Amino acid sequence: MGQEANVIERLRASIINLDEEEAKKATEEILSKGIDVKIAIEEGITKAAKIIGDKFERGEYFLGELLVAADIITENMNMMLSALPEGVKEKLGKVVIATVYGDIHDIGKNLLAQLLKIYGFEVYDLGRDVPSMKIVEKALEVNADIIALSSLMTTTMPAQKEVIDILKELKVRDRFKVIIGGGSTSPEWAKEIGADGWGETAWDGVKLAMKFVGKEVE
Ligand code: B12
Repeated sequence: MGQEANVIERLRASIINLDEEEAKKATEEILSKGIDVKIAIEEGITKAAKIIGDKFERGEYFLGELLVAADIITENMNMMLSALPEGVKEKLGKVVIATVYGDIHDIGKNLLAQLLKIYGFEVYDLGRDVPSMKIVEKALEVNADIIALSSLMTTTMPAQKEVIDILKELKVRDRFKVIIGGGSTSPEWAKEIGADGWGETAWDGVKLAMKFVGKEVE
């Protein structure tokens, strides 16, 4: 366990220091040792991303550093994702997923989309910066069970509410379960806007989705 924590810490530190080579080496080691990918992503990558965001906020990092970090985060996330098992054949339900309008952060959303596929959901990934109406239209078109909305900025959280408001206006709110997440959101926000669930991590998102189609996951 000590060794595992060590290499995950190395991954986290190298991402924070924008050391692409070292990060890649740490991820390779994590994968070759068969360390739990979920723990590696949350403790290594997501935590590093938060610290980088804090540095940006404090003026220690600028947009250039944020862009380099995004590349390193994406590369290592993709390496981790390729180590996860293939999607199962059973189709549990349909999920329309998007990063909301005005927001281009899509790394967490991509992670959730990938995990949902692995767990057997049919996933319609609309991408990032997606207008609320487009999300609703797609959900209606494919008769989705779940709508999953990601927002990483305080300025784009209202777009999550907008999607729910449109569903209400069209009198189709109860046809879908709406789950929300992303750095700027909280359980209180989910309650306030009338979402059906909030998840801190992408794995929480999968748990919620499974629950809504009547399956439990450990
Ligand atoms: C990388 C990054 C970028 C990259 C994004 C690249 C990309 N393709 O996504 C780039 C450089 C492009 C970028 C741009 C900007 N960024 Co930026 N960025 C980040 C950073 C450092 C990391 C985000 C990340 O990828 N994390 C890793 C992933 C895995 O984590 P995650 O997305 O949070 O997802 C996890 C959970 O939230 C959850 N989750 C996510 N979505 C969902 C959805 C559901 C349904 C569920 C259940 C769960 C869930 O699952 C994941 C964990 O398992 C954050 C810092 C932070 N604290 O988040 C700032 C941050 C989000 N950015 C910020 C800002 C200000 C910007 C810019 C405005 C900067 C600028 N001046 O231009 C622009 C925004 C442009 C726009 N219109 O969107 C601020 C937002 C501040 C605020 N209060 O809203 C942050 C918080 C940094 C900061 N502290 O100041 N950014």
